[in-house]
Amino acid sequence: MKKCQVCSTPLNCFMSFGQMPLANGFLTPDQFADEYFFELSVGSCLHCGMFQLMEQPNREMMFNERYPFYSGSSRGMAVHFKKFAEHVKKDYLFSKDPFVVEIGSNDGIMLRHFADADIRHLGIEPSLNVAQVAIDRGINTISTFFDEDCASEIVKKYGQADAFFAANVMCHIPYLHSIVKGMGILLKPKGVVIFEDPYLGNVIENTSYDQIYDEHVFLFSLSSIRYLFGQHDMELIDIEPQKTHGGSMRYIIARKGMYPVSDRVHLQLKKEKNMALDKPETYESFRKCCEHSRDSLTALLRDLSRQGKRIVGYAATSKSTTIINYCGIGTDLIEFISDTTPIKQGKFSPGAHIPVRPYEEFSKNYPDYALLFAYNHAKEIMAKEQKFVETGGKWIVYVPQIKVL
Ligand code: DWN
Ligand code: SAH
Ligand code: ZN
Repeated sequence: MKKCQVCSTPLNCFMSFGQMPLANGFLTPDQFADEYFFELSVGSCLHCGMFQLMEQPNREMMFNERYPFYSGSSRGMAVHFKKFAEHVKKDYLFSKDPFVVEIGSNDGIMLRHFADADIRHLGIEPSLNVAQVAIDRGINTISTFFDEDCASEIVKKYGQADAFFAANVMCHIPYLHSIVKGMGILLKPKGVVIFEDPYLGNVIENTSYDQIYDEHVFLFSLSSIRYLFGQHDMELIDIEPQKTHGGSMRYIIARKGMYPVSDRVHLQLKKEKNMALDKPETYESFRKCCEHSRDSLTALLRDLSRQGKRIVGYAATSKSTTIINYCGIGTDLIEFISDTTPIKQGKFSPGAHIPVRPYEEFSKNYPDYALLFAYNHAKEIMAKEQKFVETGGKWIVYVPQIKVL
């Protein structure tokens, strides 16, 4: 049995989603025969409250010069990061000539607000194609994987940082202790780490099992984060729950004793006790909810398909790879997936090989039903797709429940 990456307790492996391809492994027909698969099975650590994959493909297979997720693909997220940057500038940057570092800075969706304000900044982004977008926009970025050695190099060149950000990145990195040691090296004595990731409590509550895929090696709880940073003389001082990505948590961390710990932290820890995130029964019931969600979704799609309805997938998200392959959805049920990202268009979805087509094909010839793979952007998408609904089109969503809207 594999051990927890945070506290080394043997993991409670409670479910497998079966053989899975890379969530962002969009491919061409000549690559079908050699497609990579691994077993997507998950376990929980009943000691520190960490939820994790039993096995993760190596990092270069996922994050390289062909990484197809560009953060700027959602307007809603651009607004989110603008507000996030304003909040940091107002509440966390006190020194005269501040310096901020972000890992997983992608196309610069967050750091652009620091670059535009002439604040010293550095992005660390291993996926070269997305990093290049930021570099071309004048955002100071290096294309490498962050770890403790990288932190020492940064300090030599730029000095220590006032703030360190990571949005939807920490949960991608299995070697967390090296990352946290790196933060310790990088941060000024009063510096802060601010990071956010999908929250385990929301995933369990909403059965949003599509947050589980190769890149997401962890789903964090407060208790696991406290445990992790506590081992490195740092502490969780505050949290700010977020609506992004179906329910996320923003964590604010500092060196131990530097700032008071907010009541919000204690309250949320109590809530986690009530959610029983440390009990095996919680994960047993989550497994059953996932199976029920899968069976209801496939029954609905099969029924519509038998009635001769046209169904199209909306947004070729990473998350959809888990849904599509775990539910066994193929071209018999979904005609194609519409997506706005040029490098996904013309390719096929990982595993099930459903064609990914430009957005224009959706709007030119509306289907009867659109299966919303980007339910996390539902507000943004439904607002711009009123015509689809006016012409009789219906949405299918599956989080938190299967619904036709
Ligand atoms: O953690 C991660 C998060 C931050 O982003 C990464 N591991 C990968 C990625 O996850 P995702 O692919 O599930 O992200 P999104 O933002 O839910 O989906 C983005 C995809 O949706 C892009 O391919 C663009 C597409 N999209 C679209 O076709 N029409 C998105 C919107 C808003 C639209 O209107
Ligand atoms: N922060 C952005 C991007 C999230 S996707 C957003 O919230 O939209 C995750 C990003 O983390 C990818 O761009 C990936 O290349 C990057 N990443 C993965 N491992 C990393 C590591 N060890 N150090 C820095 N970035 C990493
Ligand atoms: Zn643990």
